[in-house]
Amino acid sequence: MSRSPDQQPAPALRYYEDVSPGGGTLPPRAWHAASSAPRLSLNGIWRFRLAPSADAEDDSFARPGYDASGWDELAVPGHWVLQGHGSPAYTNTGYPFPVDPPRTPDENPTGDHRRVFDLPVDWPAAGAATLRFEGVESCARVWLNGTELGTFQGSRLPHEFAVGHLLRPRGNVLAVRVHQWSAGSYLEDQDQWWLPGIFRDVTVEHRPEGAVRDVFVHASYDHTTGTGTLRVDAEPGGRVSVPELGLELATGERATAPVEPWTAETPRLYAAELTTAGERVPLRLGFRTVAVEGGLLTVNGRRVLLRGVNRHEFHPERGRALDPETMRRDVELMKQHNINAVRTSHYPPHPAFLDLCDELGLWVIDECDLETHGFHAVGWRGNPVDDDRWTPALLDRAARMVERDKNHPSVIMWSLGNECGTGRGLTAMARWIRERDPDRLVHYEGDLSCRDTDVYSRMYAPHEEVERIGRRAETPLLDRELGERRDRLPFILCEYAHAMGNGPGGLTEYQRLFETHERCQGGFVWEWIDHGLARRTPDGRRYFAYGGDFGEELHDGNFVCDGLLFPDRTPSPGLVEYKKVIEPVLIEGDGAAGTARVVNRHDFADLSGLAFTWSYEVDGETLAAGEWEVPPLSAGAAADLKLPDPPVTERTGEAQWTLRARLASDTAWAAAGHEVAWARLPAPNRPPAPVIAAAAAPRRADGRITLGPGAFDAATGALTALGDLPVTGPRLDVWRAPTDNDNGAPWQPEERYGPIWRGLGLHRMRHRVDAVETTDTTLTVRSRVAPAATDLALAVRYRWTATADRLRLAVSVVPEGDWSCPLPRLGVRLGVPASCGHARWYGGGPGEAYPDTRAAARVARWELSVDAMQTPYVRPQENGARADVRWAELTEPSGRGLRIEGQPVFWFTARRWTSERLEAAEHTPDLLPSPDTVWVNLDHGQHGIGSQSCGPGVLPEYRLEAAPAEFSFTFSTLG
Ligand code: IPT
Repeated sequence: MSRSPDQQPAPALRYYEDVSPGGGTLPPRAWHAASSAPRLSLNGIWRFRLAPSADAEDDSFARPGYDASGWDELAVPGHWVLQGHGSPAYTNTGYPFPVDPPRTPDENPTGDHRRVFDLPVDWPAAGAATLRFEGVESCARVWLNGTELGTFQGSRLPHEFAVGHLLRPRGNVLAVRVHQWSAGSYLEDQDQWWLPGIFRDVTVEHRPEGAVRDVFVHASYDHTTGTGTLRVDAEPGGRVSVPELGLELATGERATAPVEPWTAETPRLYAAELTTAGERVPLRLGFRTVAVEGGLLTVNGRRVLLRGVNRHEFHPERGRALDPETMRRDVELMKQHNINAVRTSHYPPHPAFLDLCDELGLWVIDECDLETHGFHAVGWRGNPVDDDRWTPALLDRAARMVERDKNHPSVIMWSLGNECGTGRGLTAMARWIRERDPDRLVHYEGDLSCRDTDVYSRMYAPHEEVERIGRRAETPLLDRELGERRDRLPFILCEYAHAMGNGPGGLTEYQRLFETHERCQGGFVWEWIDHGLARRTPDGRRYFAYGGDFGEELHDGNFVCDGLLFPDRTPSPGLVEYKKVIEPVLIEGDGAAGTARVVNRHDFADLSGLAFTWSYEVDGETLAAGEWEVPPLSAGAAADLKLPDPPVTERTGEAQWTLRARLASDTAWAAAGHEVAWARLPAPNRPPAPVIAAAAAPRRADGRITLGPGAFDAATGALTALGDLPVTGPRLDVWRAPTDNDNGAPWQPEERYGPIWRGLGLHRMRHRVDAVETTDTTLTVRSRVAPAATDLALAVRYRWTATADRLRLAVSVVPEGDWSCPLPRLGVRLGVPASCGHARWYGGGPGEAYPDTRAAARVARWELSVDAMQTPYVRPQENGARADVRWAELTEPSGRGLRIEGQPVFWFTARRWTSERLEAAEHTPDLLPSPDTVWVNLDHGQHGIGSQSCGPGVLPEYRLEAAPAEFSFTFSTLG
């Protein structure tokens, strides 16, 4: 659009609206955790004041004599909005200000930070020094001792100033003005909280004469000869020693030696040291070679399979200001859950995180701090990545990432950024990166043509499309040349399996595709952790907040809570499922024949690090167990093995083998005994001899019918008591509190069943009783269950029979009318006394499972309190079902309670609130336990979960179609 003639000329841009990356900083360089040169951390308590806008001309606070003693205190690193100044805000893709690049809104919270510091007494008197910021969001202007050093943008990237000439032994005054919004904000539209502040370390580093200006380690591995080649380029030059390899060489010189290669499975690092005239810098060398060969992504000559996650930096109290323990915890948790890769979505992480990836072993896609997603809303008009004025800023970002992180063996790909559309600026970045570091691959997802990339990467592609890509039969590109090029690239899903709320479903089926088609080299689940911010209710109960909870006028609700970890880093059922699906050892077999096959699915490691065990169980009780001899198979190898002879037993019941692979000894990320993989193999059952018990007869008296242990209301046929235990129901239930995946994302083209189910009224079904009939041995209740305003219905027959102490319910359901959608669930719901708060069951557990999220559920005996059976999704929704339950018991502390057996197995859910209450809740404290009832759902079927909150819906095989069904339960009392 052009300006109309009567409009004012554009006002001069302020420095924070400058599309250039800023000025006054030093060229970027590699980061190292340590060096012989002294360093002074300026992390700690600073003085702070907040202004509502950026136009404060007054910079007197930067002067040494200024008295800031009346200001508030603020922890640095930190975000001021998480320390009582202003509020965080969440948007997914929309800019929370008008899109008018590079202009910022008048409301531009600006935090003045001030810190007075002395140098340590042993700080060298002479020599240069730098002042280094590892991350400031989004634009900073910096003064030291009253002298302005410069300004910078690029929030999750390092910026450094030369300050040696300004430092004095005592009373240095560092002043930093931070603007929440800048031109850079247009480049930082990642799906996350907007969290301004100095959120990473601030350090003063002494730079002696002859100190290392920069160093670039090149350490490759030739798998055909087993040799590593090392060359260390440094400025100024110096010497490099690698004692373990007996290597001593000059910088710039090449040396080869037989080495053990670095891989994510075998993260072998060699300690080295670079010595220049003024400094000694410890280096950690990992020899490895990344390539695309024959259309495959290879490391050290082998195809790798990425079992990855997208990791945002997040802590529920500190936002993106992560402490070292949290970073280590993330890597440990990833390793413990069989994850081998991480995409640093969508910005370079704190540099220490990459050290941990080197050390514990993870493949890393290091992504640049770049996303311009919000331009999508304006037809990509003005997209900075396709506007040459912004290219210097893009190149600056690329350089700050590559230069900082170039010495990490874990980093195998550079990613240009996320969701920026397409444009010349991206091409310029890719070109610069290739030139600077030809030894790694370039990744970017947003350009289907892959013109700038070495891998074909997509997000949320449904299974059938991934399958087509695997067969190289995807929809061709219009441009033939680019199309042919893309056809030769390996394929990854940089995001898939959206882990929002309950889910994701369909992981197993993706993994099968990655294992079947060599081109499909795995993917990265979206995402690692829920970004829920910790808060408390007025009465002190902790919960996690999401978009809209801070009064944002524009926000995207709980879309920010879509991780495999809850905000407090408790693994969600989704993570437990992912661990099972990607386990690096496959155990399968024939329990009846007593044979099992073990497949080593590692890409590099053999099985010598694992110890295997077997156990033989009947009805969930272990009768015998022992160590299982499995050869130390090399990567990719398989062996067919015999199982031991099953123990001789008179026990009848359901028999099974459980086979496990555990760590044989302690590793850097888990202790010996940690379980890596497992399998259950059914063994031949010995059915118990049938017990013939006399059938009880229904008796009518005083408006009641009694049948065996059951008491019924004669008018409605409803069960009112089981023995002396009052119960409500059971009666048909098809409703579940819609999950985020049921609800789906608004832009989803497929049918979204959450809204469809509500539209049909499945949450307000009416139960009409048509007949209560008795015969000599049965009580039959006929009912029609239907919502208002439609002729769709479920005809239900409840058929009760009993012996003296057991009451059996057979349910038959026949849909009436044209049900064109699946049902959420199909089963019965009953209420039992709130005192029955303890559950035991034999079936899938210990955690929840749904039809397409049940790989990790193992059949055993489990017990948990009803409270502990709840999965605390940040936005409450259907949760907590246990799969394949043979029997379940709910008891009071006294032992009184009831037992339910299923014919066939059932889905077992127990909670202290109804599905209706669960659905109405917005945060966990909204869930108030009923004082008198535990609600129990016994389901014959559940609809799958899918991943439609961003990805594909439920696969056809996991739909719960409305179809005739029959199922039964036997109830008895306990205690
Ligand atoms: C995709 C984004 O890349 C990611 O940052 C996150 O927002 C994710 O979605 C959903 O949580 S983009 C989406 C529009 C496919």
